[in-house]
Amino acid sequence: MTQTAFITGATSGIGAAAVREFVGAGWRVIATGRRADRLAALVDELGADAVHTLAFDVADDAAVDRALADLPAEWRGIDLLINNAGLALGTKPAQEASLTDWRTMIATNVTALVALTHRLLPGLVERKGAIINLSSVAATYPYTGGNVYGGTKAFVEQFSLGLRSDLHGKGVRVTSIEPGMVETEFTKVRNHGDQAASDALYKGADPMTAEDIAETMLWVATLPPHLNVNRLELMPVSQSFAGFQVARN
Ligand code: NDP
Ligand code: 8X3
Repeated sequence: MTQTAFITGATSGIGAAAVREFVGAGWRVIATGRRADRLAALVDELGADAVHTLAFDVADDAAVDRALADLPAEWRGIDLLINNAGLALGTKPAQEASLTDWRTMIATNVTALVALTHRLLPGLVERKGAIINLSSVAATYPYTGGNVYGGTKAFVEQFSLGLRSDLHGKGVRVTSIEPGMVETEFTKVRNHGDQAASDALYKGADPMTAEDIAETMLWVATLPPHLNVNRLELMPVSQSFAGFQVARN
């Protein structure tokens, strides 16, 4: 039977690539994001039988409720939730960072992810479905300027593991995917629309692509039902770890 995935953050980057990947593999996808024009373009590209779109701000509780209430009956059986919508804002150290940016990251990456998961969990349990959450290497490895972004992604990782515990015996799979550098709109958004800053970060770095992560998600989602990938960390070969820093007198 055709499986249905609910993918947040489908208007760009990893989410948009995931929509194409899952539809290409025969899934139906509910694609969501704020930019309705980009969602409409996905329907034009992939067809209304394969893609149903819901335009909402994931951090707006009332908008999420309205969108879910509007789901046609034939799209209500959700087998896979991909909590991908998210963002980093700012690269400054904590003592210089914007509190507004911090609040937006927490509202989007943590509060909204938790709320959507809470809404869809009963159906996922009923269908023995699956959840894939987009964490990050920033969850595990601190770096300067990563402060609240890294904190939100550490939450996503630990929440995913906690869900695994709570869903014990229910047949629901949960995976935290933790990528390093992927070239998307992520860095442009992080730098408040500065395309040059984004280009400079990725230049010559041979970063991962959104398609790399989408293929990984499809692999995770189509493993035999007795297998669960708990956490999966990926980096481009060009990225690795730096050591501790020491301030000297
Ligand atoms: P993009 O900026 O390309 O895509 C982000 C997506 O999130 C967009 O579709 C955007 O849609 C959506 N989004 C952001 N805020 C909201 C909101 N308030 N309501 C609804 N949708 C929202 O970045 P990526 O594809 O790279 O990011 C996807 C996920 O992957 C994020 O969670 C990110 O933290 C994570 N990640 C990214 C890495 C990278 O290096 N790129 C590495 C590790 C993790 P719209 O603006 O239309 O609402
Ligand atoms: C995005 C990866 O290294 O920019 O989550 O934090 S990184």
